[in-house]
Amino acid sequence: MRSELYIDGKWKASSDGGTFEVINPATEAVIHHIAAATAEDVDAAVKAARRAFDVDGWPETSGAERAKYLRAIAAGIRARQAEIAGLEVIDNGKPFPEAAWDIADAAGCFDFYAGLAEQLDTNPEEPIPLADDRFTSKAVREPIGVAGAIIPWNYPLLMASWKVAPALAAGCTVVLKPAEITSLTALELAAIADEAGLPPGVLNIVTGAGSVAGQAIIDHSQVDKLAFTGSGPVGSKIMAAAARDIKRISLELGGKSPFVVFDDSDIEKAVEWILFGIFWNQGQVCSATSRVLVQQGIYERLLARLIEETSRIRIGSGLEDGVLLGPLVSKKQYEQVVAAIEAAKVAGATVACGGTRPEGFDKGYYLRPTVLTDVPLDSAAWREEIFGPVVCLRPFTSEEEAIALANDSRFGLAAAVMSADDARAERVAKAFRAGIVWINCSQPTFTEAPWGGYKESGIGRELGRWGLDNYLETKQITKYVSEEPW
Ligand code: TXE
Repeated sequence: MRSELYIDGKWKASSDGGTFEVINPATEAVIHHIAAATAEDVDAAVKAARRAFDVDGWPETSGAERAKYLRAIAAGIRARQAEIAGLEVIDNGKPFPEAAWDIADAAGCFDFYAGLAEQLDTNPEEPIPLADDRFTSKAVREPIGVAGAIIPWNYPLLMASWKVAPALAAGCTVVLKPAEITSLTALELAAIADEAGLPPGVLNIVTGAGSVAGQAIIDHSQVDKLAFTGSGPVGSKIMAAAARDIKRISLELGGKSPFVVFDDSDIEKAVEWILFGIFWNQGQVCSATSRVLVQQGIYERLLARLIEETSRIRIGSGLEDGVLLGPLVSKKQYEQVVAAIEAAKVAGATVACGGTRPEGFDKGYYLRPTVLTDVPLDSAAWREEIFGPVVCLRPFTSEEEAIALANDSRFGLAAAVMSADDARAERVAKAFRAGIVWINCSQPTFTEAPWGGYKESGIGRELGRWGLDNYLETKQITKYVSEEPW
């Protein structure tokens, strides 16, 4: 396990020698210590990224050259998939097969953006037809500059990849800060990039507290672009900091996503997707479908099956075979989720199953998967992100009512609908005010498709070609070609 900052191609202790603890959420044991970057360290990382961009020529490399590095990073991740997945499990708590899936996806993300980097070479400029034929004009895409990327703890390596891969593909240089509670795999990414021969300064990884290292990145005048995934309040801080010198921003801030199940749906399939939509990754998923709206005709039967299946979910350490639900990521997150369940009860909700610590677990941030019913529409449990294995279920009668309930939220990240009637499903999908909509499923995520939210769920889109656009400027070049005097 690595413990130092990766700045300008070198491993360094923090400038004041400070470190923070790494805690295994399954055992609560301190398993490691990692350097806590100071503002001075962040400044060194930004200056290295600046030099790599302004002087060393990273933006002038061809897309094909950058693609070689990205593919080498993908191969490096794949070669160590099991080992890195193991680190993710002891750092984040998720079951090993989920971690292995994340690591494969992270490698896939680097490969995907390698392909888009190459495409930048084949379409370097777009001619712009002008009504005035005394001029010709074209649009060219150029990298924004130094990108500051700040990521959360729910998908540590994958979130790093969603930001680093498109940024490097575009020709930007990067300063990445992982979440302080899950930094292990980001440091492995630095090691892999280093082995791939990525030039010094192109990728810098600073571990440390949000209030210190994160704040220093967002306040730094030489950072051109901020890319963030995390909580709404920190998203607001980032937007405010970016306003000072008009930094480009992309924000992904989570949500309270609805899943509308019509009564012509197959109940077994619906239950399967509801479980996947809320209990995967212990419910610590920004797009988790945490508000499930079920049409009256099948509500009772579906609820009964959901309770049965939820109660069967095997809980345990992510390293144990067959475990489907690991511990929550941290004591803070565990306490926050328990408090949300208690507040829901006070507000009048019924705990249909779960809601407590599982028996036989003395240590670890374990919580039984929880189904809440009778959740008042004005309660925090219905309106605010819980970010844990807690789903709220509610009946509805008409399509109009379902759409109104689904859209009655300040968030708009994702939404799902299930129905045997395809026309109805398409209609509802269109009516959802959300950036990601699933029909007859919940959560499948593809590197090729745009990812991001409406309303308070964020600004901008990651993944796909939209993800690359996040790191590119558009320049107009117009030429006077007429022999006539102006
Ligand atoms: O998030 P933070 P937390 C939601 C979820 C969760 C809640 C709190 O509801 O319960 O947020 O989680 C860095 N300047 N999501 O407290 O603080 C921080 O170090 C710059 C949804 O962990 O937003 C970390 O790297 N950076 C979400 C990152 O921000 C700062 C995923 C995210 O941490 C900073 C995670 C500052 N002043 C939580 N303060 C999603 N959208 O998926 C903190 N950070």
